[in-house]
Amino acid sequence: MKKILLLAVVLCSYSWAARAQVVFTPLPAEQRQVQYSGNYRTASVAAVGLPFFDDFATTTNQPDPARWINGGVYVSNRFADKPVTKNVATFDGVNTAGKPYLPGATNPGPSDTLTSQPIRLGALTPADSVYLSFYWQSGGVGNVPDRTVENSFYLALDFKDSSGNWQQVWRQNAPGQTTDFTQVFLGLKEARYLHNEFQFRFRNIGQRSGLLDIWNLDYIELDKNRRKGQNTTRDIAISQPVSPLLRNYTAMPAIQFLENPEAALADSVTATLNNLGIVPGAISWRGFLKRAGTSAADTFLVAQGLVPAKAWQYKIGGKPRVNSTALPSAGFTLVHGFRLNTQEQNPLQAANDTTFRYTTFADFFAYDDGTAEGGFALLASGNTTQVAMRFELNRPDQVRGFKIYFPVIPPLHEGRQLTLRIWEEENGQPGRVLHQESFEVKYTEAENEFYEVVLSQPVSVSGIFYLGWSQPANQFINFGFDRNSNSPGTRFIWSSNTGWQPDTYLQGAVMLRPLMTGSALGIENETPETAAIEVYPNPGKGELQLSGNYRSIVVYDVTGRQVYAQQRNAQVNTLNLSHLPAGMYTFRINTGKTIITRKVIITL
Ligand SMILES: [Ca+2]
Ligand SMILES: [Ca+2]
Ligand SMILES: [Ca+2]
Repeated sequence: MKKILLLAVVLCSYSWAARAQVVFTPLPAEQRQVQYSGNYRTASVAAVGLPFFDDFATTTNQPDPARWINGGVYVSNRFADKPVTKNVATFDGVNTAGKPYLPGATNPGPSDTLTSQPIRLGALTPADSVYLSFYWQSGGVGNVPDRTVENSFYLALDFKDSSGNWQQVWRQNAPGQTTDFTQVFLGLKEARYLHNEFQFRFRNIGQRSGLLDIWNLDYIELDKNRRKGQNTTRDIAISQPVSPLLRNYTAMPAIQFLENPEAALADSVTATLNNLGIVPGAISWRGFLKRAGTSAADTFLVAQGLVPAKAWQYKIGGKPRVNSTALPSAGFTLVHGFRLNTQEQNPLQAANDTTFRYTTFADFFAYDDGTAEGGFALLASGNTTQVAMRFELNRPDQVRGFKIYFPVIPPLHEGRQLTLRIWEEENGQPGRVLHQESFEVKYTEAENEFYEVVLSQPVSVSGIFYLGWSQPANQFINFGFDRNSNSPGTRFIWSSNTGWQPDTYLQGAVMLRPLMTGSALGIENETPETAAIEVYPNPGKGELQLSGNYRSIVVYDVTGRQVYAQQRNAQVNTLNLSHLPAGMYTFRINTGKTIITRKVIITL
């Protein structure tokens, strides 16, 4: 956070840098669902025995209260980079409910804690070789804990001795950068830790004013007869969750998808495995896809392999398909993922063997996953800045509005007027403005809750279009930003100094989603530069002439369904569409320079 404020100060004092500046700001708070709120046990339950194991794969939001007393950590896949197994426990500067411990504070202080339930170790002696192991990561995809001369930002581990006192046994000072997960082994070699009320707890010291100074913790094991550095467990697990189903989007309109599913689906969906053991594992895995709410799943991949001992980020993947799944044009949700068959007996270690993801097909496009990890702001010199997101249609459509999310990050801009813009494509970037209108910044009640703006009139679009906004250049206006998704080359930024350029500064997705009508009926004929090509006779019986040169023609019926397409055949400027039913048709004519549309009535 400090660095970002500093950056803003630097930008101001230099009367704005020559380049546009894209800035990511961590969230000051986050709404977090508190599970078990009615009977959540903050006190101890009956002591548990060895082995003690948790890799956080069995729960989300909160760690399992059978093993943990939670003091503010958050269990998810959102803040880890290449987790040991899916889901990690994240330590930051907000409490269990997602509120900052000390709003506005910049000095480091005690933040989250994660404390084990009491563990019965009373029957053991130092000769039993009891070891605790775990993996830690600094930063991940979240805010990196600062490295300071005083080492005042750190993650620590305490053991509770037989007198009931906490003893610090390990501490990792902030390295000041994002790290990979690193494993630590600690022996319980002193008799004072081998008692029946033994507990251990992790705690972080960092800024207490938001989603700041993040540490991730994963794969915690406590057992006897262990040796330092030796992972005798046999566990193969999902690390990086299954990748998106779609090539470009996290969601797209059902009608756009169904027009050409093959083009919209990712070439392959992937996940990665880690072999946490020291022996190779012969396993098989299955890739599945189904419509949510139905039972029949299509298996698009069956594979097997010998995962080498200690393999890290072993990639599995396959090409998804939907051709054996019935899909209604009114909308649907698909779930796809991988299931490993590891034959593991321990149910906790089998829980990390599946990964799946939902994809919504309704009436909107999205690049984001619906949760903000921070804010996106564009600052530059000049009067205005613009941001544009690229969308590619499989058939002509109309933008009827958009959904947008503004996270509550000071300074707030409630009611400020911004301008929404829709552009045509020109040379691979935004070109002519098709539509613009002002809209207001609004902060919704619930976090990650979009609000919807309906345009004054639907805007016809075809091929590639861009949707985005323009804003005052010197205003720090934070748009919701999802750090878990990425579609390189689809976001463009504009300032008066640089013109349009791709945003290569930040990985992630702005939470702005165009809403489509699902039909092309609003396409109008005339734009001044395209009057050159006429289709005639119109109305006619379908034997048509074109008055100019073109490269290709695509014809749609009134429902927006494609009924005809052709490349230009030598010098012939005639089309015979007399086989089509009588009605009005939309001709989309690519001249090589531009795409124009014509409406033609075919009579009986
Ligand atoms: Ca995990
Ligand atoms: Ca496993
Ligand atoms: Ca997210």
